[in-house]
Amino acid sequence: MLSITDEIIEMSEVETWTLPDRETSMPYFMVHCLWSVVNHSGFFVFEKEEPMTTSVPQNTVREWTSDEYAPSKEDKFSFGLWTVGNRGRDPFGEYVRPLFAPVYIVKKLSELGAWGVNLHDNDLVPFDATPTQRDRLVREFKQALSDYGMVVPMATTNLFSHPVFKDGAFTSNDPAVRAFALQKTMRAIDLGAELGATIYVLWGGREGSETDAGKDPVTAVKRMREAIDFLCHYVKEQGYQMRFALEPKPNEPRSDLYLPTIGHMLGFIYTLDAPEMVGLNPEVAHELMVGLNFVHGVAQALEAGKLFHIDLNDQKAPRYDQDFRFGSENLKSMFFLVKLLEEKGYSGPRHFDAHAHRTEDEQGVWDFARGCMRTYNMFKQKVRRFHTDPEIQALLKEIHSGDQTYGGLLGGYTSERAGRLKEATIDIDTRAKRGLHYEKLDQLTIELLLGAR
Ligand code: GLT
Ligand code: MN
Ligand code: MN
Repeated sequence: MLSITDEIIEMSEVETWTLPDRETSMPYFMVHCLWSVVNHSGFFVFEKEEPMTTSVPQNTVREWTSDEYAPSKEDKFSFGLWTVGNRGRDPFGEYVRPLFAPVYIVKKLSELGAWGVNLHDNDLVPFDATPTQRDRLVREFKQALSDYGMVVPMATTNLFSHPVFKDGAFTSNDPAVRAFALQKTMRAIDLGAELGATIYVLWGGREGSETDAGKDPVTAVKRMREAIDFLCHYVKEQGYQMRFALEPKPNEPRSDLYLPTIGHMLGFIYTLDAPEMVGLNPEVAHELMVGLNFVHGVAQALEAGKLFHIDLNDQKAPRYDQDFRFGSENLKSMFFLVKLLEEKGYSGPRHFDAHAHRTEDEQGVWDFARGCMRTYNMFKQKVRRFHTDPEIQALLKEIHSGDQTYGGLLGGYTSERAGRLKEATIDIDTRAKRGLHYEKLDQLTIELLLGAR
């Protein structure tokens, strides 16, 4: 008898005629239906065989979860359905991996120690699903969440796959497209609320241009504001406990995207009707694509109380968005990132917006997911070591000391302080000659990271 596993793989292999993303593909929907029929109906004669069962031997699974870096629910690790569900298609090549049903992803992530799973509307409910189909898919997904003890901390909308969004959604010149984008997002917000999400990500996938000839960039910002204000009012009126996290990206899939970096987004947030409801979802790769220091950007968002969510991954310098396994490229910066998040008490999800290399099969996907989480925990352990290393701490104490003579004249303006400061004779020569020992501290950090101390 043909197994369901075969069926799904076979169907996904004929997807070449579909739109370029899995979310809008008809066979994807058929797989969903087939999946649910087989799992939940008594009428079919198929054996109730679980699709995509892992080939990982049980003892290996145990090995993964038996040491101090093994992820647990308390770590608040989450993955998008689209991350481990990424099938490896790129502009030059077709899918290399089979389709995983959402409930299967929930099960696998839970087994690996993840806490949450995030989704775009169309990761779960296909673009053209009927209300009945939608309700069934959502019901089955909720059942899986409860069966495997998983939560949905964040939800978002796919405003980039369908051709209607080829010139953007909220910033499109066409009012009908802007109206459809708002309608789709309100429905997706309802879905997110139903699944318990309290963070709603807005990534302007195609909010940009190839040329500034046809789209006014000032109007684009105004349209973004109008849309986000509209959605904030909608969320308030529904009484949802939900905040928005805006995700900047400099380019890709458009030549240039509006509001391209953490800094641009932060400035924009304070022009909104309800800035308290809106924060950021910065992504490692997106800032590295333009050569920025991600840790500094995140620090600024944190300091402003605007780090609502974070997309962890990695990236090799400025180039296309690589979404590599967390910590697989920039060891030192990712250590400082984890240090920042842990020291400053970031309490939100540690979300991995990354995917396995195209070279991988299913096993490689789970290796990838496990790797993201373990690397975060290894960095966390290194942060603890940094805090307890006597040499590092002594050096830090010295570095942070400085000449306290004029400390009393700092810390905010008073006219008295201004007057005294203007008169003071500050010994700048001694200060200028002082070595700061950052070389030594940096080397000690490297030694710690490389396991030499
Ligand atoms: C897409 C994008 C990500 C966004 C996701 C949310 S979708 O994978 O590359 O950076 O976080 O829409
Ligand atoms: Mn990315
Ligand atoms: Mn992202």
